[in-house]
Amino acid sequence: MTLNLEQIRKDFPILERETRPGVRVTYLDSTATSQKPVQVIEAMNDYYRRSNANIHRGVHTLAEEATSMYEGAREKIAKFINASSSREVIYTRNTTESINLVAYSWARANLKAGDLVILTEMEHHSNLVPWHMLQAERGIELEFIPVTDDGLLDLETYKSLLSRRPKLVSFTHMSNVLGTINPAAEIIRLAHETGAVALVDGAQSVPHLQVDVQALDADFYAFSAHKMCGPTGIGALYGKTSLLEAMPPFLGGGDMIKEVKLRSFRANTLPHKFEAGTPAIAEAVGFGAAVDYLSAIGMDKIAAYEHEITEYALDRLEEIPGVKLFGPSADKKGGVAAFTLEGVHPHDVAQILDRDGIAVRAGHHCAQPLHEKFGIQATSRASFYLYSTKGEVDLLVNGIYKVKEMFG
Ligand code: 7TS
Repeated sequence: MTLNLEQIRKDFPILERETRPGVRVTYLDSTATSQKPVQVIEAMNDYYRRSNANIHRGVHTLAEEATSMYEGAREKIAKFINASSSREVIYTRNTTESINLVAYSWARANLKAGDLVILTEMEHHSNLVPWHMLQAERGIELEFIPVTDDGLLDLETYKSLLSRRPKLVSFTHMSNVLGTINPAAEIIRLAHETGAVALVDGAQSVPHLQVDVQALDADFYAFSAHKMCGPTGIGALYGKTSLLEAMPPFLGGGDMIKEVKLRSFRANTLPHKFEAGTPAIAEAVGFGAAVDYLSAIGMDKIAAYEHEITEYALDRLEEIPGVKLFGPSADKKGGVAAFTLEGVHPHDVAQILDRDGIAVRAGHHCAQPLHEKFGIQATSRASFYLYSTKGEVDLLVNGIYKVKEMFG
């Protein structure tokens, strides 16, 4: 079940990069964005060199080729998450836009003042702010599933909140700070029992776990290509056909219409109804190549390897006096290790590690309310992906000891 790490690392040219002479990068920031394998870089390069044209508009060879590459990638993505049809996969710019699409289209058509939306305390800002905005505009109500001290969702409180008959439950499948993998199927099942729609923020889960939207019975599922070996600038929203069919368009313009008159329009069919204007075509091709790359390795193998390296990293980090880790034990989380180091600001930790080429992130990681919950402003965060090695974890640990020495 282990990965061929030597081969995998060769696929990612950036891992050879020296950030200063003689200092090779140790990239431990894949939660923010993953690195890209040559297979993805070359697919996009080939597209621009051989096939570039606008899609859905031409009968000429290049236009047909570009259209079939763009739609072919959609098929691959649909299969990757086990959607029942590629019509249920809408291209967006990223997870943030996918969630906003639901907030603008579905929610504005279906929610009125007083309607309850349940979120959680561990959400990324992109699954908080769209709902704050709707609250200000519509007077919807927001409630939050609390996070326990060990970084899990308090499902008992969730169950009691459900008695208030929410219209929507929207939650992250995996936390980008705590790494917690939430019991998505159960959360969705309980939401459905009260008649609520369930939206899942899959920004961190689709890259790292085998996600099956039908098995989960998710109504909407949002994710970004750039966190799963694909390019920036493209993401996806999965939605059940019945919901998407009933929703009004999001942005208006070319491609999303069937017919336009001076004073009216008729919207296109799915999935084009939600894709106004010339889309990110090369990026879609890269997205498809990323899905091919991950599938060829196997998501089960990737998840198993990440579990192994996370367990190792948490064990090693825990040994360091003054390090405090956030989130649950390795068996309940993905490859994220957020920590504080006593007496040193997280930004200083990250800055000193960077001198040795070690890339970790410091800050609130767009989860300010979660940090507030734990009574802190910021954490340092190391995160792992299929190309990360135990040797890199050792470099991180040595680096933290060095920081400790510098700060006495
Ligand atoms: N949801 C979660 C759980 C995330 O981790 C992120 C990005 C997003 C949504 C937004 O994704 P985007 O592609 O639309 O930006 N998380 C991070 C992070 O942890 N550090 O930088 C970005």
